[in-house]
Parts: sequence; structure tokens; C-alpha cells
Amino acid sequence: MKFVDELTISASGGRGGNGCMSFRREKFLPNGGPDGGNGGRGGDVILRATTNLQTLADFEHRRRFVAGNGDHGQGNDKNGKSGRTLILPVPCGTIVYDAETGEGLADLVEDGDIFIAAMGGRGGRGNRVFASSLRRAPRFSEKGELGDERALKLELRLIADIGLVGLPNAGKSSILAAVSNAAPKIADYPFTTLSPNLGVLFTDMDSVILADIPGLIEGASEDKGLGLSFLRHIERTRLLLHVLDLSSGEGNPDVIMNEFRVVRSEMEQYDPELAGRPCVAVGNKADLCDSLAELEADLRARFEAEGMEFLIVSALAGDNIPALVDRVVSFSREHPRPHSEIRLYANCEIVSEAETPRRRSRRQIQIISLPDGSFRVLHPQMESAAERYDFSQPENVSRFTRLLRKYRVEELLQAAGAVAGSPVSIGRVDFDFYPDEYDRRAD
Ligand SMILES: Nc1nc2c(ncn2[C@@H]2O[C@H](COP(=O)(O)OP(=O)(O)OP(=O)(O)O)[C@@H](O)[C@H]2O)c(=O)[nH]1
Ligand SMILES: [Mg+2]
Repeated sequence: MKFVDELTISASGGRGGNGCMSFRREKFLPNGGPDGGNGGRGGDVILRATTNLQTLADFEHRRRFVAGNGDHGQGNDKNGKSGRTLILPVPCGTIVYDAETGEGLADLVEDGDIFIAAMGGRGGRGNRVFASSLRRAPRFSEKGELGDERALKLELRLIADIGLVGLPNAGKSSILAAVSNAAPKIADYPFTTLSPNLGVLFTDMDSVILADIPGLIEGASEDKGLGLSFLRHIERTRLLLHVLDLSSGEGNPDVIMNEFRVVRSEMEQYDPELAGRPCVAVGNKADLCDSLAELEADLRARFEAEGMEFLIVSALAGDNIPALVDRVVSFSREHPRPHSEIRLYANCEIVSEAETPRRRSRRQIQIISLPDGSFRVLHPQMESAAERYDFSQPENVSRFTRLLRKYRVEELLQAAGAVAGSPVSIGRVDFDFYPDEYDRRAD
């Protein structure tokens, strides 16, 4: 399948159904009470990360997503049905940006992480709801709200623990195939790999994900070969394996070191931080070398001088592959996967299409920490409360604080890394985070 790692989609939540204005009509009941039901909620458009996808290619053919509208309320106390929610699967590692402002909205890292791309509108209330002892026959009802409409830029940065880099034909894909469950295309010509491959190395405890990307050549930063854009897929790795072909220059260490430097300097052009990432030099095709011991000692000394580890293997013959596997596994144990910069901390619960209007209150809170150090709280009820409350009235400030406490927003923000003074936004309301230590002391 074609590899696509960047595109823009549009998502519209469904419209809420209108509330109904109606009065009960029965034979011996001339003045029946109001019985207009509420409109149903519009459906949401939700992005959900899955390990079953490795590209955004599915979005190439369809970019506009509209969730279902809520049904209108009816007489006889009938509430309208909620609209259909659309759940769009995206690969793990998809970062969601607002396409207009470029603002980071979510980073869907783990399998099952979700982001509400566009929320459906609320249904209007029917006249039955407005009846009270003073107003027995309300002759009005509400219309449904429109759903959100948003343009979102999706960018994929694959999630992997280990990244394989090197010149074309060095044997990166062969190494991936030797250590993991992947079966990438391998052939004796450069640029066999045209898009990233992921492979999983299963250990008894956990699993390590490796990413193999197309080879880099001199001038890749000027877009020669396949360019540097695939490097974004190893940006989230913690260890790089720099694969070298030991048969280059008939086993001449100068040639091999030169090839190493070429790839290194291209990576540096892309991101100096990437060039500083922990890296093991892996000399491959050991089976082709005549004076292997000599070459190995020579190269080891050179890499050690650079402060790098060096290993020799033969992906084809399987020589020393277990040692490489050990190295990779022990590294990823010692350096567990960190949270990425923009991350969801608590996920929403997904409720199937047959949802109740009360569903909103059951949604869990999502906290997104953004690269600029600010935080965003996503939760329908709190967002709408933040809009409704007039914060110039102190009573409302304390009501809102109680709501935040009820949902344990403070704890979640702290878990997400918020410190005193961090900017936080809820819906369209911005404030600075100050954990309420004072209140607690008073308790
Ligand atoms: N003799 C020998 N050949 C190898 C070894 N490892 C890989 N090869 C061969 O080298 C060629 C290139 O291998 P690939 O794994 O496709 O190389 P790559 O680095 O993924 O290349 P690109 O995808 O083009 O960047 C293939 O013909 C492999 O069979 C090895 O250990 N020994
Ligand atoms: Mg390859």
C-alpha cells in the first residue's frame, strides 16, 4: 500500500436534532400537557489510533468526514435518536494539528488513544422540559446546535524504539528481517526500501519496535535520493543502529568510515539532535570479509574513539545476530519509552452509536500537553461550563473550582507535567495553573 504520512482532512460533527413543541391530545383530555421530546445529539467524528495501520493512505481517497445528525424530538415524549458517530482509525504516532493555526491538538501514540476531531451539536430541548408549576403550557422549544467543523492536519511520525539508518544497500532491511517479525523487501540494488517498515522483536517480557527507513545518500538534504523526509519516522526512536557495509572498498576501513560520515552529516543537516542520539555502529555483511578480525579491531578502535559501540554481524548468515538482539533488548529495557511531547493522559470512553443524551457526562477527561508548555483540557461538560460561567462573579469561580476538583483535573494536569503558572485552556477559557495547596491546607 502507498505510504502517506501527511495530509489534511475536514471533520464535521452532526447537527443536533430540534426539540419538539407539542401538547398531549387524548380523547377525554382536552388540555393535555406539553409532551414535546428533545432532539438527539449530533454524532462526533473521532480519530482512534490503531497498531493495524502504518500509513495514512486510507485518507487519500476520502478527506471529508461528516457524522450523523441527531433526529428531531417528537410529540408523545419521544426524544430523537443521537446521530451516528464516525470512528476513523489512524496509525499510532499520528499527530493532529489545527490546519488553520498549526496548533498541536493531540498525539495519538498508544493503541486505542482517541481524539475528538469534531463534536456533534447538542440536541434542542422539547417544550416538555420547560414546563413548570408556573408555566404549564410552554409554547416553545429549542433548535439543535450545529456540530463542530474543523480542518485538521494529520502528520504521522511512526512510533518505534530503534531506528535503522545507513546507505542504500547496506543491509538495513536484512537486519530488520533477521531480528524481527517483519518481512521487508530485500534486494541487491539501492533504494529497495521506498517507505518505512516496522518490525517487532518479541522478548519474553515485552516487545521492541524497530523502524527501517530508506537509505540516505550524500546530498539527501538537498533532496537527492529519497531525501531526508523519512527521518521523521525515526525521530521518536531512542537508539539508532547505523548499518555499514563491511565489504565496501573490499573491506577498507577508510572507505567504511567515510560512508559512515556521509550518512551522519546528512542526519545532522536534518536535525542535530538526531545525530546526538545513542547510536550503535553495526558492521554488516561480515561473511564477505576475508580478514575480518583485523578489520573489526581497526573499526572498533575508530568507533570507540568517537565514543560509539561497534558490533559486527551478518544478516544473511545470521552471524552475531543474537548479540545484536541482546544489545537492542537490553537498551530498550534500560531506557523505557518516554511520553512524547504532546500526549493524551486520560482517554475518553467511546460509547457506541446507540448512545444516550447523558453520554457527555460519562466522558473522561483528556489532558493534552503541548510543546509550548501549555495544556489543554478536553471534556465536553467542563468546556461548556467554562463558557457559561461568568468568572467576574466570585461565586462562579468557586463553582468552577469545585467542578475541576470533582473531575480531578488538577491531579491530571500535574501528572501531565503542569507546574504552577502553566497556561491551561478549557474550551475558549484560558487560565494559569495554580494547584490549590491553600485550600488543602485549610482542610
Ligand atoms: N553477503 C551478504 N549480503 C547481505 C547481507 N545483508 C544483506 N545482504 C544483501 O545486501 C543487499 C541489500 O540488502 P537490503 O537489506 O535490501 O539493504 P537496505 O540497506 O535495506 O537497502 P535499501 O532499502 O535500498 O536502503 C541484498 O542483496 C541482501 O541480500 C549479509 O550479511 N551478507
Ligand atoms: Mg531496505
